[in-house]
Amino acid sequence: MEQLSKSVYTLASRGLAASRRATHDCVNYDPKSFMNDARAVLAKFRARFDSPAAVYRAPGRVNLIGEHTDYNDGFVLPAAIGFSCWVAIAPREDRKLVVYSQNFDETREANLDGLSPRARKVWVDYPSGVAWALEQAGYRLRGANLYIFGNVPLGAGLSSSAAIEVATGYALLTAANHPIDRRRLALLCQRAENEFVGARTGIMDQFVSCHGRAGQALLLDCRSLDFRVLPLPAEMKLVICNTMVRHELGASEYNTRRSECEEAVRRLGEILPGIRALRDVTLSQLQQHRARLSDVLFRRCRHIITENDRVCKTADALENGNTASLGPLLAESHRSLRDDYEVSCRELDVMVEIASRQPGVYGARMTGGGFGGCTINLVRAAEALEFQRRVSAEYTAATGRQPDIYICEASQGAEAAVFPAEDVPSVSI
Ligand code: GAF
Repeated sequence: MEQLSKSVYTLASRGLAASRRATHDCVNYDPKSFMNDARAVLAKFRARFDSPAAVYRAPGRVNLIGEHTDYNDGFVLPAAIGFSCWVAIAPREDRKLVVYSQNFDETREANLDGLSPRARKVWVDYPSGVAWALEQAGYRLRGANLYIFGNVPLGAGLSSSAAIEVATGYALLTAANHPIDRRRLALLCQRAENEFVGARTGIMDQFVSCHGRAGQALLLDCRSLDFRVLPLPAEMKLVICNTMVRHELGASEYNTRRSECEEAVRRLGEILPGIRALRDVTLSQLQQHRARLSDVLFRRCRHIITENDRVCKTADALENGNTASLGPLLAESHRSLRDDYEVSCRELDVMVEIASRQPGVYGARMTGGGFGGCTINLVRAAEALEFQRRVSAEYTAATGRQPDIYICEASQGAEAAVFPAEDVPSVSI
């Protein structure tokens, strides 16, 4: 969840546009091009801070299905994507963090001894929040110079925030010689977002940014944090359509949805004392105790309960190669998010409607928190370029907006850039 101000967002978007024209790019997991990006970030770090550095990368994500279920202890099915955040880091002798963002062309400083969970609504809340959460958890960090660059589109529901959090956390931990425990890192990045930035998000984004696998999606149980990797069919592309609508209401409405779910659990818990989250309620229990809930709360619960079921069915379909059932499952998910959870918007609905009738589409739905942002489209590889062309033209005709459409594959999660010794001889920290 980004809570950055509009002017800040515009500035960052300009950085992105200059660095990568996104509309017709394929953003795949390509270790070679990632190394080129890592080298570029390293060179810029050296030009700015005049010292060697180590470089880390963490990806954004797209969610195939399982929306708003993570903070209800439910199931999600996301994949990491090629859009990523890079952090170059070199330790300092003091306890200062000196952080330069290429996207915002700005340097901010923070003191590791003076961090307090008070969001300033600026980009540096993310790295500062992660440093704060790590220190709170007992990881003693070192002061450091950091150079940050991200190409995850901001405000598009592709988790640029998790990418910057995880990349920074990975970099700070390694610079202070702490081993990486990915599960713990994900949880602490979530804590940074919840308590420092102030967005009450679930665990999905940080978890998949840490654990993503190239060519695979993750079926994650958000209660136990057990997960299973699901190979995606080689002939299927993840095509992400950006409506280019950024709803400023997103962050506060997100927190409202979460409170509504908590209120429903409180009310249902009076008659179903064993429940801890909506994950524990069945559809027949919900229907039986409908009178305890307002119409709005009933519909919120119905979305969560039916969405959990759809996630499991989608995972089964992928595992059994049953691609024919993906379309109805994704369509039902979108309908439920639009009508019951009320987190869609006109442009998302238009985008899904246009996409669903294109040749080669297995399924289409909104993805991420909603109120704007992107749709996820599972598209046969051979038809992906034609899909991109047609959807772009039809969406522009229907809305007057020019969408960005990214043809993606599932990517690897957070990683260190390992430079061959002969390649960058003096790089070490
Ligand atoms: C945002 C949140 F960060 C996630 O935790 C998740 O709730 C998602 O919205 C909706 O599924 O990305």
